[in-house]
Amino acid sequence: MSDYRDFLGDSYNEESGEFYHNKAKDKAVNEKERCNIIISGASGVGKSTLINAIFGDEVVKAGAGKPVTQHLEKVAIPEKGICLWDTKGIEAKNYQDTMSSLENEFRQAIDNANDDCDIPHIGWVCIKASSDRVEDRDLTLIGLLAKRNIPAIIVFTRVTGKAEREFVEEAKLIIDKEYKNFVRGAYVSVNSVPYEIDEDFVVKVKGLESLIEVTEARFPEGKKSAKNAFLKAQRLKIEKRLAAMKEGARKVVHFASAAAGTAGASPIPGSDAPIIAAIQSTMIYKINTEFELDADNSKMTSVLTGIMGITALAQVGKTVVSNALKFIPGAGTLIGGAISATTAIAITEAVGHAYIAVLEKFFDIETGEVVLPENSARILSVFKDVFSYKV
Ligand SMILES: Nc1nc2c(ncn2[C@@H]2O[C@H](COP(=O)(O)OP(=O)(O)OP(=O)(O)O)[C@@H](O)[C@H]2O)c(=O)[nH]1
Ligand SMILES: [Mg+2]
Repeated sequence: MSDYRDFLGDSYNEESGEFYHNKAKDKAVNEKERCNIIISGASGVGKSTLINAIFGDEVVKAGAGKPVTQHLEKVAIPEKGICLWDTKGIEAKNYQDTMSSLENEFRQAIDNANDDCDIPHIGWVCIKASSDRVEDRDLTLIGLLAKRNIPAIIVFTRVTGKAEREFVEEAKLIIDKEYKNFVRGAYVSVNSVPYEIDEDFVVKVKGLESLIEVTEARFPEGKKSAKNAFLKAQRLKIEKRLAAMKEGARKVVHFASAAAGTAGASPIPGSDAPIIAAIQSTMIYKINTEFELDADNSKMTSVLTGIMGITALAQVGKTVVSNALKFIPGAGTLIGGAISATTAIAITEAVGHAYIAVLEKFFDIETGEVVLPENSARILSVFKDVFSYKV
């Protein structure tokens, strides 16, 4: 079991009892589960448009792309738990030169990866469906992923009408000739932005939800946390997003409670109360991060103070219980400590689950965002309603 010190990192100073909000927040963001997606395809096929449509407009803006190499750009957005790789400068002409340098760059990026987080978990290969034919470069791009066994989804972009659908059927046959066992039917047609034919006729956005479903199904068994990160980050299937956020938040509560247990086992009466408060505060920052919520410090400070106030009775109760036990001859610190640990776990769990319920209450099912009220008293009154812990 990991120690509470690992859970707190440098966001808490045990000597002075100080808690550093910014450090807790940064730690939460840095430790958020990641999903890495490589979005490859020729210039102008609609990669950026697709990314924005799935993850929200702010994504491409937020990640002022960091060119990794000439043909690969990496956009890390830790707050959203995603890192997107985008291929650059793949044109029809000179494609062979481009592809061989892309292949080299890709191999190097993967070989230099420090950990699993640096390797794409999944790939979207974008092909513009209004093209004349499937180009060799598109097959090469699929091959690049196949070679590394990175599950791929073939995304036909700009599918607006019958002509494109015909192209898609033909393209599938061509791709299946070489990659049937690799692609395994993971073909999706999208129209990522409304396409206006004239004033009276606009082709709507299509296929994006199906891309999310097919992508979800493509994650390998062992990559559950990447899959969850993907579901949290996408902005179209809001119920899936919320479910994944809650699952992530529950995991946070689980670790925080275990950490509180190790602090609660302290044999010195009362010494663990500030540590447990720090653990619970860190937990709350981590839950915010799971919900992609970046509330400002002053609001969070008053929310945290309020929560600690509401739960004070339970915390005090804990100390009283364990102290009382410590005075029972023969019960010894071991039993006192054990009770105290159990109680610390239970209170931390109660605080965590109540806070998840608060964020869910302020979760807007239309936009997929948590919007906290200006007035923190309203947040606290919801917390009070859902918090249940019997001393
Ligand atoms: N109708 C329609 N237009 C699209 C679609 N995807 C992209 N476009 C348009 O195609 C143009 C190019 O799209 P981008 O998303 O910039 O393409 P890209 O692949 O990121 O291009 P580079 O970054 O230059 O490689 C933009 O004007 C988009 O509005 C789509 O699915 N449907
Ligand atoms: Mg682009």
